Amino acid sequence: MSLLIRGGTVVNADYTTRADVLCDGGVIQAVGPDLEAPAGARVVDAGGALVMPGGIDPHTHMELPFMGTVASENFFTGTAAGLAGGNTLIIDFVIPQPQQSLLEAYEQWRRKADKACGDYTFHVAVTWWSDQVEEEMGVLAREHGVNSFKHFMAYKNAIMVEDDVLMQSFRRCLELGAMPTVHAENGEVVYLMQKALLEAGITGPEAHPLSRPAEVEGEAANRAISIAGMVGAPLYVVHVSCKEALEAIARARAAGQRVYGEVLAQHLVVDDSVYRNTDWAEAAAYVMSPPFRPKHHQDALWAGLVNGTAQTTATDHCCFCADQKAMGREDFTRIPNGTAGIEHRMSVLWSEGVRKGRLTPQEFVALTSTNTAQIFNLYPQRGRVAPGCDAALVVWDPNGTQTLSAKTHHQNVDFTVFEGMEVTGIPAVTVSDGKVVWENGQLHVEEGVGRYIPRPTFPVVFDAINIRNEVLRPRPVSRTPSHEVTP
Ligand code: URQ
Ligand code: ZN
Ligand code: ZN
Repeated sequence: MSLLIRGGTVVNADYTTRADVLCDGGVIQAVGPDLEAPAGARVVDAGGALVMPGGIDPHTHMELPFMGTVASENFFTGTAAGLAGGNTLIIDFVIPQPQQSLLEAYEQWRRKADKACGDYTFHVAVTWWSDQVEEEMGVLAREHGVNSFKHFMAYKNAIMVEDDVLMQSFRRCLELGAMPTVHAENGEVVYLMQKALLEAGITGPEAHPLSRPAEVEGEAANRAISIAGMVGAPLYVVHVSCKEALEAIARARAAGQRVYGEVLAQHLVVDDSVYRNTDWAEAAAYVMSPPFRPKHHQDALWAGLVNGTAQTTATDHCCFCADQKAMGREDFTRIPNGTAGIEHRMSVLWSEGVRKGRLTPQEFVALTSTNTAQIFNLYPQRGRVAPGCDAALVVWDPNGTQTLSAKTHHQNVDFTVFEGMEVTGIPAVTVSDGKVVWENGQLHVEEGVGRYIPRPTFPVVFDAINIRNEVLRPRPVSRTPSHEVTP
């Protein structure tokens, strides 16, 4: 059945126009004024609302086994909550255990995601190194539509990798035309600072930010950027939370290095005062890494989104309920790290960004959808409202209001860092695969209809980089003494 979205204003990252949008077969067929509704078409009256590319959340962890438990959000409830928040695609993470085959882990995550009701794709984490890992990265890139590989520089004795793995894996990513990404915190320093805090008897959640100050993130971001620069590979830094990491990215970009930054909606509006709540459970609920920072970092993050140092927003949606967080009751290093955000990211960004004059509507589209689609090679299939693009859209009510709360959200977790936040700007209708899946505050979803979206590697960008590296490659010095004339 075709779908006609009538009377809206289409907002793409690069232009805005009053237009109807006709979808059929999961594809946008036409965008223009006064479109005819085909016989039998479903007509949605946008009534002056904005019609935008569906949000893409490039950083989620549904059903993640982590720190002795499993994230409470599964691929069905998580993609449903995402659709309720205006998102039509998530990029989740396959995280192999060290020594586990990447292909085996990929198959495990594909099976978990079979229950999804919204579309999904995967980054794959490199949590160890061997010839087998190198080989399997190629199989994933060439045969399974994986074009990005994640590296954790934190979480020592778990999934952290050292600089030698970063170098070898970044080089392999360049060879494959895949984007390397990093969680940038110095895991060795965090480990020692955690130990020192525990030995000093500081065991509560207030110790969490003390064990991983902004310098720990800034140093790791700079190190990962330097290694990528030496290899000649681009780099995507996830959940940039502080001024120091932003400055490392800005320096690299100013020097012409291809480095991209991702900012979480949570880090834009929550600061480190939450860890000083005397209620243990309240403070523990905010334990995530990188931690919430002193307020001045928020200004730097907003500036980074506007000045192009950071290109995407995400949520790192990784949910643990109070009983799971309580695993760290006696020892803060055992509090499972992670918070929710997928359902609220876009409203928070509109309300705090566009409504407060920090972002234009077009920048909002770029930061919630288009830039991610371009960086991970999904554009213009995703991230654009135009004929031929996927019918993955959100009808955005710029004046709608909502109070964000765990009491009313669709996320399968008993807490949100945005509790009580009053936002202006909400998704009125979400369209996935050309069908209305969210409307009038109601989900119309079905387990298993979500699709795996393969992402081809990017030859164009990487060809340019390879040519540059070839041109700049130091030539072996000639051994012929200058006074001898070669025959
Ligand atoms: O570090 C991550 O991205 C995962 C394990 C989620 N947890 C978190 O605290 N960010
Ligand atoms: Zn992380
Ligand atoms: Zn994460």
